[in-house]
This record gives sequence, structure tokens and C-alpha cells, in this order.
Amino acid sequence: MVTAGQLAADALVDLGVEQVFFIAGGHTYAIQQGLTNNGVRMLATRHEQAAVFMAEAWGRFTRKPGVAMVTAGPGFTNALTPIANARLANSPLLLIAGVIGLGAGEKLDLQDMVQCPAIVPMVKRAFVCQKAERIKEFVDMAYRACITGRPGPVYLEIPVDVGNTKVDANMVKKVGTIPDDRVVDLAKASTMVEMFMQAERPILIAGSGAYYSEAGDDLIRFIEKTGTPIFTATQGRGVVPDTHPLCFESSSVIRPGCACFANMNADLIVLLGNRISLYYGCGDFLCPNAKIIQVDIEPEEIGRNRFVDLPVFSDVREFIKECNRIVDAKKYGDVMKRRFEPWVKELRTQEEPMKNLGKLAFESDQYPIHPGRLAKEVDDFMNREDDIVIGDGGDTQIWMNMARTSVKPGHYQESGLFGCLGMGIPYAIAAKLLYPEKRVLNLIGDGSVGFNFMEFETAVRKNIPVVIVINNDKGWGMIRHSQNIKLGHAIEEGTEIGNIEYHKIAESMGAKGILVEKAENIRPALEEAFACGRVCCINVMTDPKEMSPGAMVLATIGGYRVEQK
Ligand SMILES: Cc1ncc(C[n+]2csc(CCOP(=O)(O)OP(=O)(O)O)c2C)c(N)n1
Repeated sequence: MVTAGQLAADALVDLGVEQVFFIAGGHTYAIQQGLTNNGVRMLATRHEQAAVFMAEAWGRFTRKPGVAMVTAGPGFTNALTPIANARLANSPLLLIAGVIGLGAGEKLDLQDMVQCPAIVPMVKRAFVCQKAERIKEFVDMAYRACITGRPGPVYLEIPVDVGNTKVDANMVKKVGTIPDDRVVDLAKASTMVEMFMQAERPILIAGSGAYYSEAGDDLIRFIEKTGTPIFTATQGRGVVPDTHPLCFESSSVIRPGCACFANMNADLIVLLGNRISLYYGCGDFLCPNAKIIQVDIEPEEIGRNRFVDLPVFSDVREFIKECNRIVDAKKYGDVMKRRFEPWVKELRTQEEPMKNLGKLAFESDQYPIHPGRLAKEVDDFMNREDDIVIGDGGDTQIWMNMARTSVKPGHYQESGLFGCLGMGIPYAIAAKLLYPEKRVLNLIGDGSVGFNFMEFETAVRKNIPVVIVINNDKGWGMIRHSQNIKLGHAIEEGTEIGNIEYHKIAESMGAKGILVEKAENIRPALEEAFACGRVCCINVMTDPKEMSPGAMVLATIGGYRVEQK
């Protein structure tokens, strides 16, 4: 006889789970014991939010569900923010939560709350296992739901009495099937190729669907044989390297480059596992006359915010493979290449003045330090092939996004559409745990760093040497700037933070602390931080007056669109 908690742990191991992030609680002992018995690596954080962010990051990096476990009631409620983040970012993530016993409802038991309905709108599926013998089936269903179709977060609730129940392992059904077929619409591939033959100014935009389907190599083959320019977005950043002659970096319109020009002047736009979200002005930043092809693994996603001329319900990689086969068979490649060449040249011409504009920030040696210069120093210092950079904050994340050169997928991370501050330190810890050989750095705003600051202690305790660089403008910069634009002034309460010596607080937890006040000292500080082999906090004092283009855009569109009365 074994506990159902042990069986749940066995099922997770059978599915290949090697790492769980958690905070212990009385409602999850049985599974914790089971996982420990099975040799699963357990990392205890200082806040459930951090544990779930770590699991989310793990899922993003590995393309398999990251697993977090929390206790009932407050453990559960603390876990919700990263779940919502994962939902909007399509991250494969499994949250296991304890809850009061099945027989304890309405008794005013400790940590009582009705959890499942609260999380339903945030997850792909929510499961409650009510019978100990069926626990393996539930682990299996939950895990599978994270990764079939479009990845996302899934919730599995195990009442404390169910987890503690002893069952005869021989009576438990054998489960554990993970389908690995990929859906592909072969007929639409020839339609797409014919549409390319009619186009003069096509662009491809590769999003997270290109990343999760591992479409990089096939995409490179496609653009090289057809001469089509490509942009990358969100998790798709790096699937084709920024340095490729046909890659025009991020499709973000605020990155110094030609994305805005391309989006508004293309005659054919192909969205590959990429949603028409705020990043494209919810469709308004895509040329109204362009033909749109949208390839997505989630049929209901196709057509959001914009009429789509060719909807393709398909896995990105398999679809592009088929397009490659057709282009080869019909010997269309050279015709396309010749036709698209002037367009590619035009894009290169258009991006130059924008890049020069970006240099004003990136190369500034002003005092106090320009935050754009700080982000560029990070980009130059961190090896683009191997190192991992994480951006977190308002303006801070925008600067890092603008500056980072992506040559490999998964190596630059930020929250995504949920715009959630505070994920940076947990993400960095998960990254370094997964890839001990890589250098990992998080550039984070001084507001954002407060959310999960205690995770410095986690990193020190577990000897996970991450480098956390704080862009310290002594305030909630993006809000300060957008209030200035919107209201004509910044409201002090809620935008000012003051001068906190973060490097000293981190030192008190066992990390190394460095203060930087001049631009020329940024690089030596980065060298010292990585050379010391310890967790390090670099507190960089930057100019509170410098505003990112993101703050400007957000003050005028998107969530700020509603007029003040
Ligand atoms: C969890 C969370 N709380 C509040 C916000 C609203 N918000 C967006 S940007 C921002 C300011 C961030 O300040 P900081 O981290 O210091 O970065 P900076 O903008 O100064 O670079 C705030 C409060 C948010 N996006 N997420």
C-alpha cells in the first residue's frame, strides 16, 4: 500500500519531471514526500509567486511543463499571478495545489477556500482528483493538457485526504500516453506558395508557435530559398538569428529598426504561431491592404482582430516544411528571390535612420546614466550564443528588449503580454538551475525588484550564481513618464520610490553587492560580478528623466486608450 501522494510523484517521474518548485504546507506533505523519495529535485522559494514563475520559466526553456506545487488557501492565491502570466504567454506549466479534505467543506477548516473556480479562467484545464486510486490518471491528463495543441498552464488540485489515502498500487490503471503527432494542413501550403508568387513585398513574422514547434531550421531554409524577409516576436525571438541577412530582428514597432515600416507597407504578411495582439496595435499596425496568412495550432486564434485571407490550422514547422517542398518541386525559389530583392533592400535602407536614433540612447555617456546605455552594455557584455538575459520592469524591460540581439531561441526572456513585473529574479534562478554552464543576467527595474527580492536568499542558499542588475531610477519609471504625458504631471505617491541601497540588502542575504554610478563603470562591474562566481546584485543609478519609447506608446494606445473624463 502506498499513499496517493506517492503515486502522484511516481506519475510525474514517469512523465520525465525532474524538478519541482514549491513552498511546503500541511496539505501537500504526501506528494512532497513522494517526490523526495523519487529523487526529484525540489527547490523551496520564499514566495509561491516565485516558485510558479520559476516553473513557468522552466516550461519556456524546456518546452515541457514546468511543475510547481503549493499548499491550500494562501499558497494557492499567491500562485495565481504567474498562472495568468503563463496563460497569456502560452507557457507549458503544471500547478499542483493542495486543498482542504473532501469531507471538510463548510466546516471552517484551516486555509479553506473554494479554489478551482477561481483559477478556471486562467488555465487551459483545471482538474480536481477526488479518488486516490485515480491520481495517476489525473496527473497524466493534466500534464498532457499543458503541451497538446497550444501550450499553457494547467491546474491539478489534490484534496489533502485524497493525497494521504493509502491505496494498493496494483489496483491503479496504467496511463501515460503523450501523443506526438503534429496537425498540418498540406493543401494550404500550396495556396501559400502561390500567394507568394503573386506578392512583391512579403514578410514573415515568427512567434511563439515557431519556437514551440522548433521551426527555426525549416524557416531559415524557406527564407534563403525564397529571399523573404523575416521578423521574430515573443518566444519566436532568435528562432532565426537577428544576424541573418534576411532577418530584421523583432517585429516590435518600438525597437529601432524597420518593423513599423514593414508592417505598414508589406503586401503579404504571414503570421507564424503569432497572435494579432497589442504588439500590432490589435491589428491596426498591419497594412490594411496587405493579404494576411495566419498559421496557428489553435484554430480559434486565427482571425482575432483582423480579417485573415488564408487561415491555416497547422503546426508551424510541418507547414513550412511542406512549403519548402513545394517551392523546390516547382522551382519557384529564384523567381521569388529576384522579385523580393528590391523590397529587402528597401527594408535595410529604412532601418538605418531608426537604428541611428537608437544609438543616441545606447551610446550616451551622460550622467546620471542613460538606461538605454545600461541595456546596451548588458547586450554587448552577455554572449549572444550562450548567455541568458531576462528583462523585467516597465521602461527597463523596454530598453532591454530594444537592445538585446537574439541569435538563439529562448535566450532572451521577459514577462510577455501580461506585462507582469517581478518575474525576473525567479526566471533567472530557474535558467541558471537548468543551465549551470551558461551565464544568466536579469536587468530589472527598482520597482520590479521589490516583488521577489527575497529570492536573493533562495539563490544564495541553493548556490545558484545569477547576476541581478537593477536599473535604479528611484521610482516606478514607466508610470511616472506616462502620467507626465497623460496628466501633465506625475502623481508622487505611486511613482517615487527613493534611494534604496539594494546592493547592501542583497549583501545582507549573502550575495555580492556592487554600486555603479557612472556609465564607464558598468562593464567592469559586470566582469567583477561574473568573475566572483556568487549571486550578485549590481545597483546602477540611472537618470529618472529618461523615458523609453514604450512608455510613450503605452500612454497613447492600448490599455491607456480609454479617455479620462
Ligand atoms: C505586478 C504589476 N504591478 C503593477 C504594474 C503596473 N506598472 C507597469 S510599469 C510600472 C513601473 C515599473 O517600475 P520599475 O520596475 O522601476 O521599472 P521602470 O519603469 O522604472 O524601468 C508599473 C507599476 C504591472 N505591470 N505589474
